[in-house]
Amino acid sequence: SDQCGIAVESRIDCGRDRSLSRADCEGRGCCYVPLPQSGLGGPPWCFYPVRYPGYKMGPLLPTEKGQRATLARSEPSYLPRDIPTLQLDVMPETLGRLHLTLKDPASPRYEVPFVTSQSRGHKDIQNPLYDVDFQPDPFGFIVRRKSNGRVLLNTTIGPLLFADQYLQLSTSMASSAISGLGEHYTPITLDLNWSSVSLWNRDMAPHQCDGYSVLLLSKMAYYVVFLQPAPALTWVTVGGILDFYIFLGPSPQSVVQQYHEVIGYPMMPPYWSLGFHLCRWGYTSTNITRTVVQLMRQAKIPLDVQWNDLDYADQRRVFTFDPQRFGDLPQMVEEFHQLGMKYVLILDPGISSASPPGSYKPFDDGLKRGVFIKNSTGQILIGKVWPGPTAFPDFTNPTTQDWWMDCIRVFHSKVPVDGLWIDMNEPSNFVQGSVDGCPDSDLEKPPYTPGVIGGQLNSGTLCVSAQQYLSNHYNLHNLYGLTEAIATHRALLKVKSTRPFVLSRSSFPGLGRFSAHWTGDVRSDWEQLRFSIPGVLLFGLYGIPLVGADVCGFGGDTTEELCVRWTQLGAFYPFMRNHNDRPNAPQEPYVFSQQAQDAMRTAITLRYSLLPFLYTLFHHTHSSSSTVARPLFLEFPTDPNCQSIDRQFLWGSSLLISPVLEEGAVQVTAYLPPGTWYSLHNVIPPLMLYILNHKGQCILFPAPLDTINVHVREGSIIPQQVPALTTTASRRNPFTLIVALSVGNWAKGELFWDDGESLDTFEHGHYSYVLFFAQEVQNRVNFVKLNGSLDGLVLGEVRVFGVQASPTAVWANGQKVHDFSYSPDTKFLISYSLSVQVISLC
Ligand code: MIG
Repeated sequence: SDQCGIAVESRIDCGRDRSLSRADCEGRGCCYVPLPQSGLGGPPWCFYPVRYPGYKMGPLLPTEKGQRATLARSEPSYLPRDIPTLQLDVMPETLGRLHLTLKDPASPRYEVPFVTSQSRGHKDIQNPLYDVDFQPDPFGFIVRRKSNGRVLLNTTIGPLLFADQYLQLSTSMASSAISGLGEHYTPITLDLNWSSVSLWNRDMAPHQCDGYSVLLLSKMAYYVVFLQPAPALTWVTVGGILDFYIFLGPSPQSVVQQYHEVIGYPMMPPYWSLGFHLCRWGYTSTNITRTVVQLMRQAKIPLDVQWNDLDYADQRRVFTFDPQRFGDLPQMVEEFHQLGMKYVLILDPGISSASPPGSYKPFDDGLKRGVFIKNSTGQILIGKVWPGPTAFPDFTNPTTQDWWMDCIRVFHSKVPVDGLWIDMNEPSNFVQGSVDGCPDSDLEKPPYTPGVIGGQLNSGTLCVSAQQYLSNHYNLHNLYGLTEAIATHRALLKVKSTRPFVLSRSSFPGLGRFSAHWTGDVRSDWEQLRFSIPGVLLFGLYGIPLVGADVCGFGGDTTEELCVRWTQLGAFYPFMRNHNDRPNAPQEPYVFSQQAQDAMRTAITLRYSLLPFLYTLFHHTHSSSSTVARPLFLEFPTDPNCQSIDRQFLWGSSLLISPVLEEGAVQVTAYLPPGTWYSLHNVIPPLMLYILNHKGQCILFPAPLDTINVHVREGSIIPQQVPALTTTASRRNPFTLIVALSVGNWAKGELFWDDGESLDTFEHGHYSYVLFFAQEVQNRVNFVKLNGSLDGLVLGEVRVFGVQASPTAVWANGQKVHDFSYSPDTKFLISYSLSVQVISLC
């Protein structure tokens, strides 16, 4: 019939839960139109007709926060335990932010906590960027951008389903270029060809599986998103409520900002955490760990943070250390501190439950204080992780948070760690659910479980019927890592009174306020090297900017070439850690040939020289929610060439990084957006290559093994500092400036500077903020002018790119500078040994 005349790419699957025969399909009142090719993964054969009967919407009535309506269905849907009456709340929160919820007014359902909003919604929003229209029967809504009438969302394309354990809503999308949707092994733009994305945290190694101006934040604890080429998407979740934010931007940057206003701005990391980190599973004693540090220093390769994996722990139990192999751990940490370095070790959440009573305090105490997750019948749930049988702390319980802090305090009083690495916090469990299995219930086996690896919600984790303080594990599962990160952050803050450093494997929106993140157990191969870029960039959008992949790869043996290329790319991950799995060939920089070591040293040293710039980017992210490692589309939203680039990326708006990602390659094709870009080769002093282009273009650059291509954007000033083997030392070195003049002879830049570790320096005003300007005044070029004070810091050198005419003289602070050089070929001026505090350089 007419009702079934829907374009193939727009069909919304009526059999998400299971595949349906014609009779079953028509029994649901759906259309059954088989297609020539088999339907596996492709368009559905059974789909909803136009205006599939659903909820009918009552009148919209004003409330304190917006408007409310009741939705009711006269006939039940095909789902068990349908909820017949719903409450719709429409809350215009800011000019660019609309919030919609759908709940059961008769009985409260689980709602995700922890979401903070920095700019609370106000009551009367005059003239927002959006219009919302409703289709009353069957219920649906349409969100338009008011300025141009463009439909951003339209949920009338499919039905709203709302049953106890199955909720579903579909919408059209305004663009086929869609990015986001959480942690996945994916390019930066998602595949809309009947793909799906499941957000249920699992311990899994990564595997293949007006554009951007609207973003949807779904606060549901767990959901699956189905994508199709219409372009359209469908959310399915197995519990809770439906809760959506729509951010109108209009620019992609402002969409990110509006999103972060809801989930919270990222933390300010300690300066040292931006240095180089070295780890592996298999540093089996303090002496082996010490040797690693010694060899790094002998190789003269910067290293700020030495790590230990599970090896340190006594019988793999957290908060202990092996009395033989790690007996002098406290002393080793002291030695590292003497060298100006930091130390981090791993902390799994599972607490060994099988030690003889009285012999393992974390468990005995935890038992007394009731901190562990219980099974559905009220006994402590026991799973199996590295130490054997373990209990799992319930971090939603305030008592657990206090107990955790006590454990960390006691441990820290012996081993003065500088940060903590929280692993296995999906939570991961080696047995399914618990050592006693799980009950046979609707929670463990919802009528439909879409898209979970292992087929069941309790695969590789806890029974979802387990009980936590705030709710059952079914609702709280995806929040486990976040709640652990919050507790760990809080504990470190109390114990150390400096900025906490926490690295968490599991993530959830809001994690960036408390923790860094790494992308888990990546393989040492070229494909995973490439996918690490979108992986890292997406986390910037999610408000978790301190992120990186294991440099040189975690699983399998690396090769020298791969490890060099990975170190070069890793030098531009916001978080840079080389980490390796137990059975693999070693991959510390010093194990490779002299040539490879030189290349790695060059890359890491380049990173260290750029840390003041990186730190300033983190300051902006923390204070006003921008991004650090930035996809090109965010900076150049109107350049269609940038839409799906994920082999290159930016630091802030002015450094373009174009790494080699192919085995054997000694050249790289890089896209340069319109404007002038100066090449900053990784040799000191940098060779300069001057590219003048007014249209964006792809350019083939040489990229021998010792080189990563980095370009500086015209009009920017990049603060640098002379590198050293640690940030403790480099922070005392003179600053240098790179001034990349625009065609019109101007440039600007900035530096945020504080002690690098005190709490809330920005909030308390304990920082310097320096603005740099370069501009042409009459016939003179005023290369740099400081606005602010470097507070005793010394500027040692200025390099100016794009100086068109040979300068007759260089003056600094009114004094003639004799020590300068100019090359008419490269238009590059360098002025050394300035040693001045405040500078105006002409
Ligand atoms: O089951 O602690 O992702 O980085 O080295 C493996 C050992 C447990 C997984 C982490 C990895 C870490 C490893 N851990």
